[in-house]
Amino acid sequence: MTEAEAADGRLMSDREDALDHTYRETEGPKPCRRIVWRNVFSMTALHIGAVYAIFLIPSASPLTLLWSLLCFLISALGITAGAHRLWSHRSYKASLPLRIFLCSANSMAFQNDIYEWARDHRVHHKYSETDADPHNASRGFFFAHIGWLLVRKHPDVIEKGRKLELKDLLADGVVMFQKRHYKLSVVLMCFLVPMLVPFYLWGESLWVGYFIPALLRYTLVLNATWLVNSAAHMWGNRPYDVTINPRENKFVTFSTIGEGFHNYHHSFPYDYSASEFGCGFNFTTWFIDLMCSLGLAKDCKRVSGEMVRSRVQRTGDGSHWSG
Ligand code: ST9
Ligand code: ZN
Ligand code: ZN
Repeated sequence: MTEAEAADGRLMSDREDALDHTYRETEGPKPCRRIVWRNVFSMTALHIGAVYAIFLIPSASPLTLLWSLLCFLISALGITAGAHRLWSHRSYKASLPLRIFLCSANSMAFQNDIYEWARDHRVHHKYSETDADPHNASRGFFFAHIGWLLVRKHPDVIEKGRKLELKDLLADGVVMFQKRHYKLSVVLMCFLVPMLVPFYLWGESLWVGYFIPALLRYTLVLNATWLVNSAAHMWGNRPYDVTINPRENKFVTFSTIGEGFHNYHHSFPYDYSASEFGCGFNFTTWFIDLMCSLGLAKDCKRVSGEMVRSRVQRTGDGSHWSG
């Protein structure tokens, strides 16, 4: 083992997002799939509403479309820079004002509260592609993408999740405040703010304001996020570790403002850039760097070039840019 690999091992040993190689799935028949019809109906209605919203686009004012893009970016950051890189992986530290912004942006994304999101995401990293992974991609594209939200969880997800260390989340007042007032924060941030800003500021109709910056934008952010669980666990190269499923997927990188370097991310989950590279194709990293330069974030964790090289040589699939 090289020194770099030993250092990587030390960094990963006490982390809740490190892959647990000791877990074994229970042998024998799998538990029955229990469909949650309420979720099937609400997700179907949401997607029908989003398709209808696409046809409304020509009647929206250019300002409303720009606003929708801004809402997309803000809610995406609430997931990428917030729930993911900050709260799930603790890959950098954020000041109170930044945490309040990220938490509000996270409610705009309406993907479960930060506590639940980060807990499930740590279980995903630790038990990736097994029964204990909430969106186990070995159950196919549909299950990993949306199907996992339409059925009861596998008992192992809950059992393993209950053993995770979540003290940092419980100790974060912003996370706990959001958990207590989650429904209200979603109504306000995901629906009312996106709909009312165009209505009051430039006279857009409430109908268009509801369907485009609120509903369509929400559905797009959801699907972009889910692509990380589905597409980026199935299609793309594995330059860092060919023994795991997650892959580098350019389309997902683009649609998720920098979260498609998924083979790298599962290999080094504590890297604040979630990529070997800096800001290139990574708006989230650019945003965190900006926050650091404004004094609102600090202590960004990064993997050394030496550590990356030694991992590439040991477990990569040979497609790494360094040849
Ligand atoms: C959504 C989340 O979309 C998306 C997350 C995606 C993650 C992607 C990660 C990719 C990387 C980052 C890239 C970001 C890119 C962003 C790009 C942006 C452009 N451990 O849940 P229940 C307990 S949400 C421990 O009801 P069921 C739980 O606490 C969309 N405990 O399970 C409870 O305990 P108690 C909107 C756990 O009944 C009990 O178990 N939201 C764990 O199986 C029952 O919990 C929805 O659609 C755990 N891991 O139901 C709602 N899990 O009784 C979806 C559970 O003591 N959720 N527990 O209170 C549901 O309706 C349900 O959770 C269910 C499962 C039906 C799915
Ligand atoms: Zn993953
Ligand atoms: Zn992650």
